[in-house]
Amino acid sequence: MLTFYSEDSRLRQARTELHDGALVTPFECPERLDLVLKHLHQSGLGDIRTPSAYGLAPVLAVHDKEYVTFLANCWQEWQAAGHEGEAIPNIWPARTMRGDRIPRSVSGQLGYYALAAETSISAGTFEAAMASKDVALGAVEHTLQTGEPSFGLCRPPGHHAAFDQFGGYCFFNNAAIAAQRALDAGKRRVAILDVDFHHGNGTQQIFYKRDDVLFISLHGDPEVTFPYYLGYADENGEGPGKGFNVNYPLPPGTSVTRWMATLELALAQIKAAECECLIVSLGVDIFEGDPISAFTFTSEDFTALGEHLAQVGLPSVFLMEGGYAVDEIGVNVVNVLQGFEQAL
Ligand code: OKP
Ligand code: ZN
Repeated sequence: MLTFYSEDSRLRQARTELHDGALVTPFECPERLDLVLKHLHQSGLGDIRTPSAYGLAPVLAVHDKEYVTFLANCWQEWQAAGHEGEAIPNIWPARTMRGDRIPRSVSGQLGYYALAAETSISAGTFEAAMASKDVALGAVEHTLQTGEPSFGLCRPPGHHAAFDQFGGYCFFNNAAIAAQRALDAGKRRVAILDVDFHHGNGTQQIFYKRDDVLFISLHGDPEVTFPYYLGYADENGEGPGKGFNVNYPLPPGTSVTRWMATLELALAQIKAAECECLIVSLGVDIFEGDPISAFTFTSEDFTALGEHLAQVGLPSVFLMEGGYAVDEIGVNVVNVLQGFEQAL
């Protein structure tokens, strides 16, 4: 299986994440790439390629133009305003205020375009986000052209990024961009299966009213887990999209047995929906040792996950989402991909 990866993903080197009231070194750090690359090299899985630059058109196919312009200019405007730290929102158009104004000040725009406060913007953030979506596009193009599976080692991740909002370490929704590309290349329906510990609120929102993308997510129950305000079981899609959004919220500590039984339901739904391509939002933060998550996967369980995904029998693209800096993230990613390949 080919991997797509870009050195430019390292350009995001944020220093601060607002975590439990403290500014800490971000969990979503460039070292994550090294941990995965090390195991990819050792695994003999296949070559690692640098993707082409696909420009902004595929981004604008799923994101708001003004939002993209905001991301492109935010750091420069923040610096021009003379601020000391990284760009972090601290005011929102909350429920009791107006949501129809986009203020001129970068501080006001930050709140408008952010859905959470943990994710700072700093030098290289936009460039790394561009590289990350190129990684996703390189992977999906390869799979579209050959039918072979591919892995996009995306960084930053994407599944929390909505039509015009960033947060949860995400800026561009890599999975949505790849899915839209597959549709534009002629696939009639694409499944996005999100196995990251956190609900893929951005992916859900982008495709919520559409029937050409089936979005299914298994995740920590938003009653007690980030992103809290989306990801409940009663969110099934709207209008033509009714039935094409499926959420499986699961309690913290959920056993792998229960998780896998839930996966079987999801895979049956993907098969029944006549999807022509599968995109896996591959968060390996379901690992028992993940520092910010609460599921219980062992490294061996990731092999079984890959094997199950192969049963679907679709051209498949794996895109990296979460999974934080513990040594095992490399082996966990490789186990999914090898489990998948060996079961084909
Ligand atoms: C991004 B991805 C935990 C707070 C969570 C943000 C998590 C973003 C996860 N105490 N903060 O889905 O892995
Ligand atoms: Zn996650």
